[in-house]
Amino acid sequence: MVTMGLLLAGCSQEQLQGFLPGSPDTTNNTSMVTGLWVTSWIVLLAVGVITWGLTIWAVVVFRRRRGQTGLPVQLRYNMPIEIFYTIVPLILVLGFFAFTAQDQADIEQPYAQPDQTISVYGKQWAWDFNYVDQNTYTAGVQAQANPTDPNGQLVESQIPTLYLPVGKKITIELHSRDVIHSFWVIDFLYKKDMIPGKTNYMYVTPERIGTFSGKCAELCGEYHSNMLFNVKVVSQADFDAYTASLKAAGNVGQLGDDYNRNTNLPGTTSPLNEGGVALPAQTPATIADTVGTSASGLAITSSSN
Ligand SMILES: [Cu+2]
Repeated sequence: MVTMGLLLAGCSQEQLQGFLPGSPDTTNNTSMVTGLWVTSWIVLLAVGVITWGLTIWAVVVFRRRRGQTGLPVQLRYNMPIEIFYTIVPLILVLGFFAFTAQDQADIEQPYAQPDQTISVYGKQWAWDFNYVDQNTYTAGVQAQANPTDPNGQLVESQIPTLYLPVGKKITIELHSRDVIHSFWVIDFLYKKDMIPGKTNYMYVTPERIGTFSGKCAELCGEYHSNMLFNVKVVSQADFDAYTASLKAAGNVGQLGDDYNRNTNLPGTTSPLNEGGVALPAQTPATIADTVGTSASGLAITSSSN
């Protein structure tokens, strides 16, 4: 215990958090995730040191000495040892599983009364952020390379930015407009897939004001690496001022499912249906026609065209 304390006292913050990005006070979940990560590594390193030690000990002590011939005494069917090396890994695996499941259940616990709801749409290759309670939004474009930079550095200032109020319970709804993306705020130490036709949820309370980098964590096409965003965690007052400025700029409403790609595929509704343009009812014949057209390699067309 004393040795452990001395060892830890000499550690940098980066080492103490097991080289994870950010700091453990970034959200209500980050200290728990860091704890699970660091404790797992301590246990695994202890197992490693014992295993490496025994291996080196066996190699040195039982090496062939000068003048020895033939095989040494062969040992097998040592029941106590065999039970030991079956039980111990089993306990370790069950332990890791139990602690992980416990923390995950905690992180995935929905907020009964969130202070703020955000609805995020991933799209090739950017993000639309809807501030549900304020009925306002921003529409993002993918990060652009600076045309005057010989290395094509991305222009940071134009990356889509999500504002979040500090210390507030936030429910984030995750949607996709086209293919599978993954919403990842690196310092939040958590990410989740955005799946077309399915809504996923994240529940988080940001606890530190600051700007954090986010990116898509699911290879989603040619410009996947440009699918970047920033998260600005700000005070409630700054958050209110920001969302009010969006509304003042005319961003009133929500960018919902109407902007999804593939809305004319069978089984999904076309935005034309809601725009007052009458479409012929989708009969099995027209659906089969649409599917047939796409299967033959031509562009999928709505039956109204
Ligand atoms: Cu993506």
